[in-house]
Amino acid sequence: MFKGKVLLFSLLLVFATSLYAGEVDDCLSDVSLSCVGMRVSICPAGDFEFIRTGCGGTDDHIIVYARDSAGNGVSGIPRTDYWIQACDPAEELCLCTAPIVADSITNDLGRTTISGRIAGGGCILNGGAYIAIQGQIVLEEPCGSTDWICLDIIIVSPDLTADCVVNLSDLGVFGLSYNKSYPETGYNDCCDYNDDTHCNLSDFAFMGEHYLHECF
Ligand SMILES: [Ca+2]
Ligand SMILES: [Ca+2]
Repeated sequence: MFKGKVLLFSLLLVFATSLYAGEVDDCLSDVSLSCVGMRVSICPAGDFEFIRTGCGGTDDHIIVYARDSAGNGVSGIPRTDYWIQACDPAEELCLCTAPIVADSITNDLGRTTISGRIAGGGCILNGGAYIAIQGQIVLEEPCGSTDWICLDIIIVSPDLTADCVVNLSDLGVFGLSYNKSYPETGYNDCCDYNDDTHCNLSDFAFMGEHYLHECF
């Protein structure tokens, strides 16, 4: 009798672990932004703008809730188990290894924030960005939907060609937009690194600061 109960309990445990196993559910998990109007300048060397100043504040961030298929928080997810990428393939970023790092491991609610820098290049102006947790791209509700949650975030980089290095090819692209302002013909919003809708000497200074930077 006692043995039978132990066996049943073990079976239940195996069942429960195989069902949940702390595995991230793409739909019940959630990602959002702490603020509106986020615009972040990034460099393959991971040494450009912090997400925490992305909306003009000092504590702006991406909020992550990692949940399993039962809706419980998945705790202890390592800080490097995240990925960010453009929702629109035409705006695909070039990303280094561990391009975003969470501020902490997830807590008991599966919650963490991301407020650091992004290591990569490219430009997202219109389509927004998705977040993946342990390889699972977080989806819109209701479950069964295959739509990614696309965070309303603009990403720009001196790596304009999105090949993870800032070099002469990028200067070539930058030159086409130089001394132009929104909404002038030829103005490229991807070349504006200080968020003033002008592509001028201030932005060129950033090109210089990050010249020849690449992924570590
Ligand atoms: Ca480049
Ligand atoms: Ca500018």
